[in-house]
Amino acid sequence: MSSQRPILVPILGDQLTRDIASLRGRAKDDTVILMMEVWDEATYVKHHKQKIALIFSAMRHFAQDLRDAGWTVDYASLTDEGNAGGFSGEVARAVERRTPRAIHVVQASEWRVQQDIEQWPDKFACEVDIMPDDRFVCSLDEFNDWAEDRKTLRMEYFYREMRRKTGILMDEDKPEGGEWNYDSENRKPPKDGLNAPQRPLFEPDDITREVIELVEDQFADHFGNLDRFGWPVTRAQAEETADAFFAERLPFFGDYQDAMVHGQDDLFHSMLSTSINLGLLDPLELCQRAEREYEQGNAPLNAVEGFVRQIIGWREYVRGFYWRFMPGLESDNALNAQRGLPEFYWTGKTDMRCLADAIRSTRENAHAHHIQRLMVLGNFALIAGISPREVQDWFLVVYADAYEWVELPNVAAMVLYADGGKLASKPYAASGNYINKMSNYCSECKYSVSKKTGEGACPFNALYWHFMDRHRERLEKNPRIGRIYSNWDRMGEDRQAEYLDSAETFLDTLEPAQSGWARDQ
Ligand code: FAD
Ligand code: DLZ
Ligand code: SF4
Repeated sequence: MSSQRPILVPILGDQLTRDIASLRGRAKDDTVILMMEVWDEATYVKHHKQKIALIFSAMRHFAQDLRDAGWTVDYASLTDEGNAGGFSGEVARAVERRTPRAIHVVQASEWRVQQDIEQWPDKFACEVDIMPDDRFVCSLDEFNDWAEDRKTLRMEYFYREMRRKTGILMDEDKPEGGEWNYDSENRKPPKDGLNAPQRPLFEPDDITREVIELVEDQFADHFGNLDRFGWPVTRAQAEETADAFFAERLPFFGDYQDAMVHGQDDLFHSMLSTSINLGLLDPLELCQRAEREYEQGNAPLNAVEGFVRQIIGWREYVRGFYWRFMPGLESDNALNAQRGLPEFYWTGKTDMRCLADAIRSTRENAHAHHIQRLMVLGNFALIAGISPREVQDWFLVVYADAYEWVELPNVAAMVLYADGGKLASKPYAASGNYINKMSNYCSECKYSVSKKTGEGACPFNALYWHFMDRHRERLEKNPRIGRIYSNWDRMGEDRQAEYLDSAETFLDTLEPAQSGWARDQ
């Protein structure tokens, strides 16, 4: 360590890369890295046990890597005596211990934490440099410039800009293959026996085992179980997961992107979100690699474009959207949805087979794939009119990849239309028909998907029309959805009443969650 006072570099739990802006170009003998396990972050909602274990294990492995590479790392473990319990308190302790000449920190990914960090220049008697997070293709200023004069924000146009900016899947200034988006080819229903190769699951090593014990001990009352913990916790493991995806699943990623198969939890999805969000993998490199697979003839264009769109399209877009509309986004409720979250979201105890399977996967794996989140769990919450705050909390708790910056726009805006349509051109409401088409759930469900109303009818069917009816005033003007109302009107009053009664009878059976799983009451 040099004789002058060092630079203190706090690295947050989702900034686990040596290429983070605050470390880039720094000298090892002039830098103290600070990593902090803190009670505030572990409990602001009662995260799934696997999520806490994943983050702590990845943090501890990363700290070890940094030390092995010659960096000085101050690491605050959750149960260390004197742990201040929050980022600001831990930085204060480090400032006292190390008397740094400056603090260099990369902007937090979440609004809550960033509010704290912005107090640091007033709190600490040294210079504080808060740097932009340049792990994204689009900076926040760039997003705001793009969004500024638009009446409506649509991912598709933003995505085209990102394609142009990165040059990915571009043929000079034209999109590869002539189209920007091959989504229409990415809606194949699952064929019988559709089976995807198992993703790599990693046997917990000593560090992970220790963390699992800590989580069992300190967070026993949190949702989920740790039995199947196999998440990648190092960059090497994350790369192995990516290798397996590119070799075995990418070619089918597009075709079966929207498919759901009972008990096939990952299908052809990449299972890379936890690693990308933690910083273990670089999102742009993954897209470039997918592009190479296309160029080498290993994967078709619809698959590669679909994958690239999720990352440089949706992922970048929701991040810009989050920062543009926070803090209001978390309390938006344009559809005035007030119903409590049903207890079955936590227990999985429901006869609706689609929901039960998605919740089982959520509890066992801290993961459900996109279409389960959107069209099963999300769709039900939308059409049943569940309060956005309760749905947001649930999604933030239960997924190992959940951070508010990505969870909130997806839940509040994409799924629940709580933003009134800033993000999506229409609510993604669907009846049982959609789920039946895209899955094998319905054939063995206790409910009948072809029955529309009355006893034994699939609840999604009546709830769908209940939703459309109660939001008619707003939705009938929407060109993408308004024409549905001519079908509704053609049914006649008696049939309409049967739908509405059926929906209400079903809604009356829902038990609201009592158990305080999301937050301490
Ligand atoms: P793949 O299907 O293989 O997709 C590849 C990558 O694209 C993902 O790893 C992810 O980085 C990115 N991606 C795909 N869809 C989205 C999207 N809509 N928004 C942002 N990035 C996307 N993703 C999270 O990372 N954290 C969340 O908390 C989260 N909450 C969600 C909540 C709801 C209601 C919905 C509908 C989606 C949510 N998503 C979230 C997006 C998506 O469902 C997950 O990223 C995906 O299921 C992760 O699995 P995967 O890595 O196998 O994804
Ligand atoms: C999610 C999480 C949890 C559970 N615990 C910690 C922690 O103890 N220390 C930490 O640095 N990060 C943690 N995280 C991730 C943070 O919430 C994440 O870094 C913030 O989203 C940054 O905005
Ligand atoms: Fe879900 Fe309805 Fe199909 Fe049952 S019948 S699995 S509730 S969509």
